[in-house]
Amino acid sequence: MNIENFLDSTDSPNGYRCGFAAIVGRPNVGKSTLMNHLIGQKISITSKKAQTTRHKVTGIYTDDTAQFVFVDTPGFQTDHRNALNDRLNLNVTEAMSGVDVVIFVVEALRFTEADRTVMKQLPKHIPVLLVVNKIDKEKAKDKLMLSNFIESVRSEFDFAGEEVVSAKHGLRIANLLEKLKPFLPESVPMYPDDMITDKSGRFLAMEIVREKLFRYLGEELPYAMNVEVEQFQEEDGLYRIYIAVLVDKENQKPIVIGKGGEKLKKISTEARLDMEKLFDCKVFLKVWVKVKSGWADDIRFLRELGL
Ligand SMILES: Nc1nc2c(ncn2[C@@H]2O[C@H](COP(=O)(O)OP(=O)(O)OP(=O)(O)O)[C@@H](O)[C@H]2O)c(=O)[nH]1
Ligand SMILES: [Mg+2]
Repeated sequence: MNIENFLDSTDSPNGYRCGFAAIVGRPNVGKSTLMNHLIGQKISITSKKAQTTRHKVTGIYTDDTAQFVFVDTPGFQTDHRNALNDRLNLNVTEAMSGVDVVIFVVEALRFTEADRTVMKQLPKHIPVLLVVNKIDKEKAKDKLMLSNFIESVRSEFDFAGEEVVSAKHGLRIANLLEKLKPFLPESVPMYPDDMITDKSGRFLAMEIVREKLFRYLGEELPYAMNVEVEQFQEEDGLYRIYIAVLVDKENQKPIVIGKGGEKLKKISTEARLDMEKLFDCKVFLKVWVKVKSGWADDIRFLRELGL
């Protein structure tokens, strides 16, 4: 193919758009919930606890006019420093550098110093859209208060636009997609139209188990753990998945397993059901607990985990 033909073939037919949008913000503002609703499938894990997302997760939404490639990022860490937090923050700043538009998520009527710290990291040369999430909350129903809140956030940064949404209830998600579209360059789609993520089944399975740990264990414990996929096999329409939960200390093991193994059973049953929904396939899942101390401060080990 000569170069002219090649250039012609990459021209976007009828103004089709395709590009990248990074979703950033402090922990717990609802970034992952928002991405799941933007693409219409649950691929990024969510929880009431901050610092749920540890990896960048790409979610793809394709319609007749555009393909949006969203990058969900870990909540930007402003508290204590350790190897894990430094790496998470590096992932966020990296994710912002190569995209067409940045979505800065804040919680309605709640702008904290942690939000301000993330705001200071926002790029100046890439358009940033302010997205005010959780407008379903009772106090956010006061229109005047909400618009005053938006004004005050806007006064601190030169945003390219704004939208209010409730990610959890799927409110104004279509409006947000429309607002984002003009920021995507004209281009043919980069991914097949039925692809919703670039993450592997292994990764998604691991994340689902991590979500259940966040959901069913106490406040501190999930942070002191990680999850490793030991086996992931597809055979005759069945996924056979073996997953190890890594805890820091021997005495954390019984907390995960629970009395008579009940807690671990609940975690693995719920994880299996989510996997079956996502993979649209029967799943055999085995989850067990292993001790591996100090992993959150071990840079080499974090690399092995792909963090
Ligand atoms: N009321 C309300 N709650 C929401 C909304 N969106 C998200 N949440 C809740 O906020 C909590 C955090 O949601 P996540 O999506 O995990 O937040 P995140 O920003 O990805 O958090 P990290 O990954 O830890 O940075 C969960 O309990 C969600 O159910 C919303 O629109 N309204
Ligand atoms: Mg998240």
